[in-house]
This record gives sequence, C-alpha cells and structure tokens, in this order.
Amino acid sequence: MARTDDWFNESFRDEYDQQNAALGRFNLALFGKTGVGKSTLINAIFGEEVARTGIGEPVTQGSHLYLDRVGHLGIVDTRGLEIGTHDREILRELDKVIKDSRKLPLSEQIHVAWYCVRGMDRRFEESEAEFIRRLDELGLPVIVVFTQVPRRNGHYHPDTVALAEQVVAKRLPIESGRPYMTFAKADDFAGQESYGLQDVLDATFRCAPEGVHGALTAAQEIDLSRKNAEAQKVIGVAVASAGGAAAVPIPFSDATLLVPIQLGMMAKVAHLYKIKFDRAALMAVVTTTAATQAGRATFTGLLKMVPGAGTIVGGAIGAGVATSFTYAMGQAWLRVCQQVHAGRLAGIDGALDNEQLRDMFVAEFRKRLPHKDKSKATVRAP
Ligand SMILES: Nc1nc2c(ncn2[C@@H]2O[C@H](COP(=O)(O)OP(=O)(O)O)[C@@H](O)[C@H]2O)c(=O)[nH]1
Ligand SMILES: [Mg+2]
Repeated sequence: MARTDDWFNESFRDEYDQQNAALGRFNLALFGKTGVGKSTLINAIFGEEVARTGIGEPVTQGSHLYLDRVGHLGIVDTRGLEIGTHDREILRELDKVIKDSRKLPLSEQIHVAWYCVRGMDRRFEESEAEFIRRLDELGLPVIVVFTQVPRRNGHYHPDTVALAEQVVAKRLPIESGRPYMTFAKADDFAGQESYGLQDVLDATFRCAPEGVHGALTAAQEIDLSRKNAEAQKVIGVAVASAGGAAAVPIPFSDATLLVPIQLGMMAKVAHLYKIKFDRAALMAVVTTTAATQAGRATFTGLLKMVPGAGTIVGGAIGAGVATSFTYAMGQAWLRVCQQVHAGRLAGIDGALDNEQLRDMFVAEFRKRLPHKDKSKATVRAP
C-alpha cells in the first residue's frame, strides 16, 4: 500500500516539475524613482510573497540589474543605480542583458517594462521620455503607470490629469500612448480605494508574448477569471488526449495509460493556483484515493464510479468513458484548487481540512459524470 503512495507521489512530482518548466516565467522590468510605489504595485498584483523575498541576484556578475524570481514571475530592477541619475548606466547594462538573452529560452528574456511615475509629481522630464524611448529601442514594450493617483467620483486629481496630458503630448512609444492611472493599496484614512490594477494587468497581457501568458496568468493574483479560463484550456487538452489514448478501447487493467495525462493536468492546474508541491501532492492523494471507497486504488478506483466503465466490450474503456472521466476529474480538481487558493479549506493553523477536501472533490466529480444510468453508478471492474 505504501508503495502505491510512493509511486503516486513520485509520478506526481515528475509531472509537477515538468509542468512547472513548461509554464515558464514571465519577466517584468520595473523602473521608477524610489518611493513612487513600485513594490506596493507589484504586491497588489502578484501577491505579498513577492515583496517578502526581495533579495534577488545580479543578472550578471557585477550588474546593478537584479532579478527576483518568485514562482512563475521574474522582476528585474535596479539597485544602487537611481533612475533619473544613472540612466545611462542602467540602459547600458540593460542593453547587454537583452542582447545576451536573445539566444536563451523565452522564459529567460525580459518581456515587458513598467515605467512608474507618482501621479502627483508635477513634472515629467525630457530625460524620462528619452529613457522610455530607449527602452522601446531595446525592444521592450513599455507601460507607463501613474501610481498613487487620487480619484473621486470617477475623476482623477487635476494635477495628475495635467501630468498625463504632458506624457501623451510627447507621443511616446508606450502601450495605448498614455499612462495608466492606479492606486495600488487602499488608504482608509484618505478614503481612497484601490483601482486601476486590472487595466495594468490587461495591458501587460497585450504586450507580453503568447508564450508567457500561462506564466503571467499563474503569477498574477487579481484576475481569477483568467486563471479559471486557463485551467479550462488545460482540462480541454487533457480530455482530448484521454479520448485519443482510448480511441481504440483500452482494457480496464490498462486504465493507467490515462494516469500521466490526468496527473499532468492536475499538476498544471495546481501551478496556476500557486499550490506548492507538498500541498498539491497531499491534495491529490486525499482526493483521488478517498473518492474511491476502495481506498488507495486512486485512478482505477475512481474509474469504478464512472457509469459504463468496464462494461463496454469485455471490460474495455472507450473514448467516451475516458473523456467524461478525465473531464470530471479535471473540474473536481480545479474546484479544490480554487477553494484552497482562496484559503477556504484551511483551518487557523493553515492545515488543510482533508475531510472537506475529499467531500468537495467527490461531490464535484460525481456531479460531472454522465447521469443517464444511475443504477450502474458503481460498476465493478471485471
Ligand atoms: N496607501 C498607499 N500607499 C502607497 C501606495 N503606493 C505606495 N505607497 C506608500 O509609499 C511608500 C513607498 O512605496 P514603495 O512601494 O515602497 O515604493 P518603491 O520604492 O517604488 O518600491 C510606502 O510607504 C508605501 O506604503 C498606494 O497605492 N497606496
Ligand atoms: Mg521598492
């Protein structure tokens, strides 16, 4: 029995690592003077975890460009060089990094730059415009973000509007040709709620290459509908593969053929919701084994819950069963991941409530199985 668990854990880890690499990393270059609110903005969009690390490492030896890696996100910023003062050095180092990384995989390249300006600063200098033009020449899409912009009744502070007009008048090579207004963290005293983050994120998706949209989807914390949509895509691909694998019906005893497909699907969805390996593996074991009454039989045990499984052509699983089974599993697992991500299944100590986890998975799984023949809902394997 323990061996089954070991095998399961190992297989899950393989898939987890593989999907981690496949999802890659979205790398953002972050510019703006100290104190404008860069860290606050990053935290608001990508979660607290990012700021807490804040150590990073020089991109190359002796470089002032630092790369912080947190899961599927990389943040490149400058340390010891101040924008406005050391622009030339920054651009020189950036130029080198970008040229050197051209031969590297997409995940090692810098994809988008955010240039942050405090919205209440009254000046936007020509040197800043020049810096932005240079970023564009280096091939970096630039999004100008105005931070800490007071807004009342849908109107931005007039000083910020004036500043935005200055920027627009310069006709810079920036996303949408204008700054994005934000207030990243609510200020209760001033009665200012946060806003503008979704627009910055959407603009970032528009600028980033398709190949890192998955990583960006996983890294960001504010748009759960993007996570859900991406998870649905993952499930769709797995369902199609499962159908393909069983196009010629496979014997029930070979249902393990479907396991790598399903583990890969579960691992990928777990990454989208930033569920760490240990927790994800535990969730997978708790849900897929417990769902089977039989205990530890995992996937084949789950299969017994599928109406019609094992009854078709001498105990073979056809494409229909394989797809409905994989779909039900994917949706049930997605639901579990969403709830865990939202912190709804953890006690005060952060430990997961296994019983709740299991009940939710089973309920969601059953809900999605074909209902046409309830009497055979627990067909036995031959
Ligand atoms: N309430 C609130 N405070 C902010 C916001 N942006 C920045 N701050 C504050 O301004 C200070 C500097 O922000 P920080 O993010 O560290 O700036 P950075 O140097 O550009 O990373 C901190 O005390 C933040 O709490 C915001 O959107 N809302
Ligand atoms: Mg900072």
